[in-house]
Amino acid sequence: MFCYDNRQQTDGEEQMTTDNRQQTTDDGQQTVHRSGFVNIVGNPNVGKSTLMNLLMGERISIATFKAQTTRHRIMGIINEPDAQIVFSDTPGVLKPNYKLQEEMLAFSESALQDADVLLYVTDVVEKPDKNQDFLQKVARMQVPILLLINKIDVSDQQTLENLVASWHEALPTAEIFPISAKARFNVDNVMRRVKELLPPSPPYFDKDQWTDKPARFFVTEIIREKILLYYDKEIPYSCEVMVESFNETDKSISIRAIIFVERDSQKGIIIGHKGVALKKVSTEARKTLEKFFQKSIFLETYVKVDKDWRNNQKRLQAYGYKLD
Ligand SMILES: Nc1nc2c(ncn2[C@@H]2O[C@H](COP(=O)(O)OP(=O)(O)O)[C@@H](O)[C@H]2O)c(=O)[nH]1
Ligand SMILES: [Mg+2]
Repeated sequence: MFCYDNRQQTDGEEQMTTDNRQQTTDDGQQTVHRSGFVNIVGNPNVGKSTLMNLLMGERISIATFKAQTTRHRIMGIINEPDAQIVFSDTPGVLKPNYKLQEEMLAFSESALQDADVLLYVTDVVEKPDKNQDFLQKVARMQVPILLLINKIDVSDQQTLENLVASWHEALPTAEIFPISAKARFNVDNVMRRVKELLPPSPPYFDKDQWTDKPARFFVTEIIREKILLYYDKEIPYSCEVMVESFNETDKSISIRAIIFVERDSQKGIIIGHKGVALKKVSTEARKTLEKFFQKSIFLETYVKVDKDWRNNQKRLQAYGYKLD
């Protein structure tokens, strides 16, 4: 079970030094410490976040049946005595229609810049000729690429063989792994290969840190997940969530969160008749938050209009989208 509390990050007391590069095992042999950035990229809805959660062994990134569920780059860190793997889940690559999507694409492209190993995720439906621009960038990369053909649970042998052949042509340097993130098939082999490919390096983060994101980030993500699940069409894409207050005690957390929408009409839809819709979102979010934090949660949610926020640079910055 996921427990955020056990994994609180320290504020740098135990600073890592390059001494960590070499460790000595019980029998006196020196082992090399490996660490690196393993970045998960690909088109929307192929299963990147589902895979990230599986690799982490925890539910760190929200994953739904809707495209564009992931808006940020989210790091999940796995620490072992002689290794630190920093996975990044990214938004799906898409042609931006508004500023928010430009920022989402920037997160995905940044994942090409700093990768030590790239996990390019596709699925059994998608053809290699989709999204050529991004694929060309991937093809030019100098780092090892693992091409993961996901969702093989809903495919057959012949289709898969054809896909493997055409992907082999599209990305000749990539190692191909047919997987099913949902059925947990072949993901162990991916993990094993990732570890082999990590370069020798001291850790990038404290060894008790498991994500780059603060607790509040997960609150907004979990509320956003419920909105994605319970509202139709454009509504979820017009919402952003902000945590106004977060007060934690030993046993409980009191949270006030604001759901921003783009227009008055959307506010009515989010709240619903007699507030029923918003109540459902809050109740479901509270249950998931209780599992996530392993504490009682008191959650209050409000809805406000933030006109056209998806196209407003300043507002996007306030919501944490602007890189650098
Ligand atoms: N059948 C099947 N569905 C999957 C698999 N992996 C993910 N999915 C589903 O695909 C949808 C998109 O998953 P998500 O992880 O959000 O994709 P992302 O947009 O690439 O992050 C969700 O409904 C998942 O449950 C898989 O291995 N098999
Ligand atoms: Mg995702």
